[in-house]
Amino acid sequence: MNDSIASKAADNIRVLSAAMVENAKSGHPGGAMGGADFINILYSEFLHFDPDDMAWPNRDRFFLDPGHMSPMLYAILTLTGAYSMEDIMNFRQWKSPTPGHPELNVQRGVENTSGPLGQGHAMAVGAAIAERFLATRFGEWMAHKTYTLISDGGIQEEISQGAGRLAGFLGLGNLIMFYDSNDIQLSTGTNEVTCEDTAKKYEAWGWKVTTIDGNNPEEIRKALKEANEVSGKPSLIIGRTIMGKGCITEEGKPFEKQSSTHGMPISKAGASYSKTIEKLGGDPEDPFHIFPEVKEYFVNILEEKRKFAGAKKEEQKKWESQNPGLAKKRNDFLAGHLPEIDFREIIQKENAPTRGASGTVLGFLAGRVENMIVASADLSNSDKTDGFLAKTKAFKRGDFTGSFLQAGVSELTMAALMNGLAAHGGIIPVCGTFFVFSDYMKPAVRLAALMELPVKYIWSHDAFRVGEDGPTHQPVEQEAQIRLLEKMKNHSGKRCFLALRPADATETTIAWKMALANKEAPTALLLSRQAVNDLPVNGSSRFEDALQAEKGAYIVQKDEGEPDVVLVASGSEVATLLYGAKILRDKKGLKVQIVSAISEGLFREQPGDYQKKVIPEEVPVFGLTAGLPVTMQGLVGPKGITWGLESFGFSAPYKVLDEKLGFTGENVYEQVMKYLKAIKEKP
Ligand SMILES: Cc1ncc(C[n+]2csc(CCOP(=O)(O)OP(=O)(O)O)c2C)c(N)n1
Ligand SMILES: [Mg+2]
Repeated sequence: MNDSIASKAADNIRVLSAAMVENAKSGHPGGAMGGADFINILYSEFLHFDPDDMAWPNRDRFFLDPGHMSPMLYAILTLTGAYSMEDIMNFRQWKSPTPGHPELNVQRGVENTSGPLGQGHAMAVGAAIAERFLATRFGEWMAHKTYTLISDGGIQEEISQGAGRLAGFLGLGNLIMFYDSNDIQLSTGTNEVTCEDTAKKYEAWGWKVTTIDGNNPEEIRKALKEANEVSGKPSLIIGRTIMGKGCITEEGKPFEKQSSTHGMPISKAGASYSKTIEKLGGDPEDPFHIFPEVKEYFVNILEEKRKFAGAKKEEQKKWESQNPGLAKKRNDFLAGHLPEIDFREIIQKENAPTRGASGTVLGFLAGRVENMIVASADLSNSDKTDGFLAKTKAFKRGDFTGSFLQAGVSELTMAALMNGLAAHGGIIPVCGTFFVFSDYMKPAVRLAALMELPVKYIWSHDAFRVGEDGPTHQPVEQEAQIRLLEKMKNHSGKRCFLALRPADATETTIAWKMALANKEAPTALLLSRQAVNDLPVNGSSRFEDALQAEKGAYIVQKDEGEPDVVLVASGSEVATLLYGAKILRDKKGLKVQIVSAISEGLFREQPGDYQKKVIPEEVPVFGLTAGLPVTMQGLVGPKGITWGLESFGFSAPYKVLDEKLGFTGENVYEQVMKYLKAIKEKP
């Protein structure tokens, strides 16, 4: 192999990276210039993809962890033709395809949104699991590798503990990680914050580790070749790289290994931009070019990629003709098609906790929705994902015949893995834990919403009615936090999140129907620990009534004529409102309308007429929520009032807490009477 051309291509990447940042007057050149040699060898000699069909499902994946190294990614993707010079000249500009940190865009070769350090490589672990899951079902002909690049920041992030542990535990031989180890991070040298032996750490987790000169093409090639031959273990290549490789000063002295090149144009950092570009073989006046010999080199490389992909596609055709049933199933998985599911067939136990009802649905879906992978962060018997587990088995080292991931106690890792499963394609990822620990998952939930990935979260133990476990385990502000995402739009202009808090077992069935139908955004199910009474039947069946939850909110019970008061809640508080309404009727003869609002975000998208019918503007509205009152404020409106919880919870049996905190029918009665009286007395 001619390494002068490999080094030339890497220099070209360095020139383009430095120029992109210089041109944008902002960005991160140093890391990109150091990682250029690896990314060039990876893309030119190892990564299988089809330049004419970037979304080819059997392509190798590359997940970038340090999104700030985006210039490196955009530069290599320019050499491979996915970006034009104009694209990279618009680096970091309004609506350009080259945002500061990469944003998921498979057609352009960007497999993941990155920037929050640590999440990118955890997504790669998810993608590697997805690949094993699919290859187990459809055959090794569709096997591919998942590569990822991590930097000092990602190695230090806590999530790397979970990702490293699980990849090692599961023996993901299809996963190859390059660690761009340049001894420098944003504010300091790495030696000012860590003395760990990273190689030993990963070895202890069951990885195969090699340490190389990360700027030496031959060593990179050899390490990648060996990693490709490893089976049963993920590989870590620790590449000792040089931050800002190639940078020189006005006087021509080396200006490498400088943390100042981490996050500003090299000219600002202390290097000479023009001297550096010149030395690297570029034209400082006109740097946005592919060197002629590099262009030629990549013409051949891309031809090879096309040939490889073409041969693989032929193999696929043969397999498809020999296995038409499996081929259809595989296509359905990849297209996100769901099988026909009649949710009416699901028999719920009477007055079940909604987490239990969710477990029943999961048991029904297991074996029917064959590409669902369900995970739990060591709470499967509490969050009731065990309803699914009972019908399948957990992944083990080298055995992906089951559909369940025991993630261990690592909520953020689990959530990021789910993003990787979804980003890979072909999988419906679902994961569960206690709602209070959604706080640990939030960074990955946010990225799922940004990337428009249809991950499903099962968050049980949704309120203070967790009881004796006390305030550490009782979510209060979590619903308000998560519903904030319901108010936000993604870049497709749609609501970026769906949060569903079903009021009884049948509504939980409908919530699952909605979650599966929501293919363009993540969905959360907020589920009760305690039993909740089934809501009354108004129409032909509770199922038919509960279907109205698909509008976000609906009338559960309504007295004849104009209501005196409308009562609104979600989840288990709806049943409490029913008690309160009975007292209001019995004692005062009031006409009451009770509304179950499973999702405010969805409700606000309904036609105005419908919204006004469910929550009329001129009628007093009383809201009840076990969360912060703000959760209900949008629904009850400016004139309405809400009874919520304005403090942390307390350790006590939940029925005692209901009494003490005012979540009883009696207190609903009292608060509503007080409210109506205050309205009447208003001048
Ligand atoms: C979760 C998270 N925390 C903090 C940051 C801000 N940040 C960006 S890069 C970086 C550290 C950079 O060090 P390294 O990963 O070694 O990259 P290099 O400087 O070598 O390019 C930090 C703290 C971030 N992007 N994500
Ligand atoms: Mg670094």
